[in-house]
Amino acid sequence: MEDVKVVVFGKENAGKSTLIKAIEHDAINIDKKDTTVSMDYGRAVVSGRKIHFYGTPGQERFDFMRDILSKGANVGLMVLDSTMSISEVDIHLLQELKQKGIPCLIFLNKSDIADTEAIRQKFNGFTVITGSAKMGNGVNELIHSLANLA
Ligand SMILES: Nc1nc2c(ncn2[C@@H]2O[C@H](COP(=O)(O)OP(=O)(O)OP(=O)(O)O)[C@@H](O)[C@H]2O)c(=O)[nH]1
Ligand SMILES: [Mg+2]
Repeated sequence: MEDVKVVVFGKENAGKSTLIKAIEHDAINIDKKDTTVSMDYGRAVVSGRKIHFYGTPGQERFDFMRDILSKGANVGLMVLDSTMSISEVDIHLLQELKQKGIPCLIFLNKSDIADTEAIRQKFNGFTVITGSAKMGNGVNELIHSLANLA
């Protein structure tokens, strides 16, 4: 069975690195003062199929890194901070994935401290999973959905 490449998008502080750590405890993160400057990498195996997660930096100045990490991706995973309202940056990132022809799934993160229902309704038509990277909620469901999408 083929490996799956997942590219993880989302703006600064959304919880991308925390999520990849929740998926694989030994995940690699390259950061500086708590913000990712080049990438995260983690791996999971679902039904014998390897899923590789590449986390991108959220800061806009790293646009080029997202392009590099998106090459050959089978699925895009958009991580949203549910404590914040949806911004133009989020919409822009979703459009970027669409333009690249990458099917996309949304993880509504920080459900431990936010009400996710209102945001969920804004993404009608998308596969949306609610959870908390920090608490580990929704992570298993997410991995299985990704494997099914690819
Ligand atoms: N309460 C809560 N906090 C979270 C959750 N997930 C992440 N955080 C916190 O949010 C902050 C940012 O998390 P990161 O994982 O570094 O965010 P990121 O998306 O990788 O950020 P950049 O690398 O700068 O783009 C950290 O303080 C995390 O502990 C969650 O599910 N619940
Ligand atoms: Mg990060």
